[in-house]
Amino acid sequence: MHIRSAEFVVSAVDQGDLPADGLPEVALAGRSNVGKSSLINRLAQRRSLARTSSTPGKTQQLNYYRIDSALYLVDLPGYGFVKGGVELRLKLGRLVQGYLERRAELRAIIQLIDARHGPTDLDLAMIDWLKEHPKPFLMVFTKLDKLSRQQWRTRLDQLGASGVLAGLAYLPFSAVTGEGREEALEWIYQESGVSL
Ligand SMILES: Nc1nc2c(ncn2[C@@H]2O[C@H](COP(=O)(O)OP(=O)(O)OP(=O)(O)O)[C@@H](O)[C@H]2O)c(=O)[nH]1
Ligand SMILES: [Mg+2]
Repeated sequence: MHIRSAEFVVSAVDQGDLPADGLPEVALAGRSNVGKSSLINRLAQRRSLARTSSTPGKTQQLNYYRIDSALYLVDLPGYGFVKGGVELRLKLGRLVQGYLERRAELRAIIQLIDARHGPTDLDLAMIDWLKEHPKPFLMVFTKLDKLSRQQWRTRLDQLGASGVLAGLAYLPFSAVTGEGREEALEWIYQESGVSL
């Protein structure tokens, strides 16, 4: 699937910064360093559309990327490293929590999990939160290139046995090889209600 245009639009630090044009939005959630920004770059086939870093906690705002003038991908701050007080459930931050709960344009959420270790306790808390909320979500297992096929099969068996994946949509993905890109894009377009 070819993306004709992908552009950075705004780095939102509060509600007032969010776009008002009504385009559908799909948000990317996951702990710091899991590969949210890298996934955006791979989907758009752009090397440095979204800033990536080996230093966790790089993305601290809601970063909006407009895809094909049809929808926004919203890169959320990675949890686990967000500065914030104890009142912030899931350590997401007030802006992110309010966004996830109330943003009308938000159609779906992609929850990223490291294929090697995840889900962590915070990932599990986030998955529980997503299950309780009405918007559709997809779990994307990132950095698949760091596992052999056999290691991934073993991981899937473990996840299946633990019941974490029961009834949930998931997709293996690698920003390095591009595995899972087509499927992720199809899911995003479908949930956004944008025709291909
Ligand atoms: N091998 C491999 N490395 C990856 C993959 N995705 C991301 N990385 C690396 O993981 C590190 C973190 O990636 P980012 O995309 O910046 O992670 P992030 O989730 O946006 O992190 P924050 O913005 O801090 O929340 C970088 O060094 C990436 O190059 C992948 O699929 N495979
Ligand atoms: Mg990032």
